[in-house]
Amino acid sequence: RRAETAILATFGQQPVPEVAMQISSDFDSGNIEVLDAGNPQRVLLAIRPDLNSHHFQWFHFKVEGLLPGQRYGFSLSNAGESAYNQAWSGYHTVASYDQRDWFRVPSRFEDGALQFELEPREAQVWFAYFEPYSRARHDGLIAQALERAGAELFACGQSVEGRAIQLLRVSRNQQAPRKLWIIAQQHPGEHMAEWFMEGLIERLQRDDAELDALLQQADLYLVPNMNPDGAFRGHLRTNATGKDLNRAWQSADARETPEVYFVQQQMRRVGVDLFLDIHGDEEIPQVFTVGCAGNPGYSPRLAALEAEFRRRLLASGAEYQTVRGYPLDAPGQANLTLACNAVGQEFDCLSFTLEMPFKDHDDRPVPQTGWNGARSKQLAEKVLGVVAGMVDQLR
Ligand code: GEM
Ligand code: ZN
Repeated sequence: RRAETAILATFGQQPVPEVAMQISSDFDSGNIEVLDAGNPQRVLLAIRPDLNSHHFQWFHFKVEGLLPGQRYGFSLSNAGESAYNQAWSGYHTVASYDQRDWFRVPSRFEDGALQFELEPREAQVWFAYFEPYSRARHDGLIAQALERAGAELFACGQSVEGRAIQLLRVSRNQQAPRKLWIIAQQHPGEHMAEWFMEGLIERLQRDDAELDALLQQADLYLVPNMNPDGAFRGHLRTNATGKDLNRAWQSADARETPEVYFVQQQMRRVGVDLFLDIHGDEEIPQVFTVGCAGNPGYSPRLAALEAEFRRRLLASGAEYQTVRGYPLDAPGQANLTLACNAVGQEFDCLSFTLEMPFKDHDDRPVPQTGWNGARSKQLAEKVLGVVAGMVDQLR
């Protein structure tokens, strides 16, 4: 080994590290394949596709045995073939030494690969597509909601692989006329969605007049994680049968998409007066909402409610904007397999998909972290305030 180091040094290359570098992804939401780790300056990796599907973009792995101060390079060699391969430009990888404090590592999309370098401060580091929301944290969030936010476990569904899908209810007035539904992380790689739910639940713990008024008028129905199998498996977009849950709202069945089937049944039992479906968008570096303009049942009433929600969220000072987003569906042309459209149509209610960025919110960039868990949580607080202000207009 020493001789080898000396020879490499002669040729002007970096010495071979004495400690072997190890890369692992065999843990909750882990996803990476090691193609060639022979050159620590350029470790060749690949993202694994979702099970029973071709989608991929989410990655999450741990690197151990690093020499602090030495320069390491990583190349996600199949990034160019990922589901949203246009999304890598302007994207920077998320990293952490302790799985608590996550920061961005300058990255570039070159030769079809996502490439980044790091001189680590510690011997181990985690890299991910976005600040991960772990299943352990999910379990803690459910406990916190039950013990401190006045929530109850209203019903519990099961994923394809038997993981719990908790439906929480917050109800302080048995006569509350409105039923408000917020669901998150149908797309398992969109971890910002459950960070958003954590923000909502923490806001519910801090009692105040605004919240009290809301809960006199409405019960909240919350699903913090719609797709626990996909999240655990490190998927981008699908459940364990390879189905995109946000394309299953016209065809949900107990075998292939039990996650959607469960929530739809509960919605039909309870009713829905407002629906928010929380997501992340790979490409657009902004927070935005997508309404139901293309639904056959879209009406002036719903258009006015959408406009009012957007106006209030803008005025709240939230990190949010209405300039960039998806193009509007033509009248009557909505894709009713999406949750937002399906629920808005069936229940004739205000219904939005809320999208947060994987990159940054470019109206107020924070290069050190990009968009992250904390910003997702702050957004949720503002959204809850907007909902409180509109609750008596919903019907
Ligand atoms: C979107 S679709 C994904 C859009 N991403 C890019 N980069 N165009 C989502 O996943 O949140 C909503 C949907 O399901 O249609
Ligand atoms: Zn999504």
